[in-house]
Amino acid sequence: MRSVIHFVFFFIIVFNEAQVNGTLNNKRFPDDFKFGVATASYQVEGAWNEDGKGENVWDQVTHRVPSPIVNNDTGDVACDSYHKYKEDVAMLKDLGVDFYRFSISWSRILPTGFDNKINEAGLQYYKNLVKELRANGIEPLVTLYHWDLPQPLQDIGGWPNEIIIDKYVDYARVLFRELGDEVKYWLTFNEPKQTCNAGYGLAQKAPFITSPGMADYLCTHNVLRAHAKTWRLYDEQFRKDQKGTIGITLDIQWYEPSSNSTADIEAAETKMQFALGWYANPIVYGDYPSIMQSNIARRSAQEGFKESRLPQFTEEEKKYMKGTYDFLGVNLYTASLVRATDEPNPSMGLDEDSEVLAWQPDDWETAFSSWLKVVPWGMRKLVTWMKNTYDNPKIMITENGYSDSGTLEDDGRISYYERYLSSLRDAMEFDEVDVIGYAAWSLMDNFEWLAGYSEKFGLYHVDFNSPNRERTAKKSALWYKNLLETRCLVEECVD
Ligand code: GBH
Repeated sequence: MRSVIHFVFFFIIVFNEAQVNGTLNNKRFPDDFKFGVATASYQVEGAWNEDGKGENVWDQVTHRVPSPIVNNDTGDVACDSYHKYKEDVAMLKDLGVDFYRFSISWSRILPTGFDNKINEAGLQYYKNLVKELRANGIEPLVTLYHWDLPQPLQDIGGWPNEIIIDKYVDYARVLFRELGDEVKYWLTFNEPKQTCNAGYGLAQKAPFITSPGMADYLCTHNVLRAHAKTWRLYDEQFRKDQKGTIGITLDIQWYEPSSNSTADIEAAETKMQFALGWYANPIVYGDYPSIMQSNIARRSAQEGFKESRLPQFTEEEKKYMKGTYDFLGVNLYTASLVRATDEPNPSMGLDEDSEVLAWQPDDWETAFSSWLKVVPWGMRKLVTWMKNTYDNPKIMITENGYSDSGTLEDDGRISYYERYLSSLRDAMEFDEVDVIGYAAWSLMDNFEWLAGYSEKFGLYHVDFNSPNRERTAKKSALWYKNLLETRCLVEECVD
């Protein structure tokens, strides 16, 4: 018995040692594991007003004077992928990716947002892109919505107005009908927490509305119902013929308890529920996390509201919502520490309503973006938490990436990818998490929202000073290409 215990301890020590020493996981990625790269329409396409495209909320905010964007940058031309998609596909082919994750610009397909008028030229662009991908053996993974809402829909209230649910479903129906023969992987939304909390709560993303703990909750309620209705539309009307798969992508950072105290461990769990659970819990289990329901109901009553600021689903809606996913997509970049507090902030807002404190220590390794602390071990913890919390779903890492100020010798990016992928591989090997794929953000440098072109995430450099927007492979592109060939993070892998 004693020797068995010693034996077990020996292994625990050896495995932990591997983590501490920064040794990379040496197990080959399984053959059916899919590697890809990701982009988003507004960040790469340009051609903002060409061939009948309508205005969207990002066109609108980037054209404001004064502009909220660093250097007054816009996505008017961006990487010019609208004209250069064949070059993009050639890069993808050279990298050797299994799939390409890109998003569709709603206002390129439906210029006013409504489906009374379809812009054939816009549709043709995506048909061409998908055809080019297929011709090169690359699977398209299409995000229906990556933040670029048609401006006319914002003008009638945007996501907090429930009218939008059916408008979104109308848009989705056009895409399934027109592209569904060739597209087999769909994501309804990219990071709805950013759309709602940053867009309608904290005025950090278009349409820059400040209504924390109110409009962001209404927005989310409608996004969730639009998501469910779209999943059901696909499931009931398209899946049989098209045989595809449809999920959603949520953004999260890993929230680590700042101490071993029960209070801090609970605080970190609460934070996960307020961030990921806000969306995942309704989709997996049919309703908002109970900690959100109880905190927000109590605080709303104290504030004098007759009803909770967190909207409620009807019993019918709960049943309808529950289980509306084939896989869960997740974008992970960073992590924070969390602690409990005895003095919750009384202001309205998502973070305040959680009644816990989160922060990123100054001495953590940082990428060029100040929010992007490099915390590779958060990857394994996150996907393992998702496995345990959501009944072992299929998980896809739909974004993960590293920013710098721009260099072709991007060793920092390579080191980041190595360590995060190693942590992911650990989760697959030791915790048996069902991870089906991974997309690096991003294929190429692009319009980084408020940061404009000042923060670079690409495997390929793009020359934004040249009208041709020349693309050049960085060192990380060659590294990723090698990874995709060997499916192995070290010199020699074991199968
Ligand atoms: C992703 O969001 C997006 O899907 C993608 O479009 C984007 O290009 C990529 O990240 C890189 O940023 O400045 O302190 O207010 C990742 C989640 C949430 C990370 C908002 C940055 C801003 C923090 N993002 N966050 S702060």
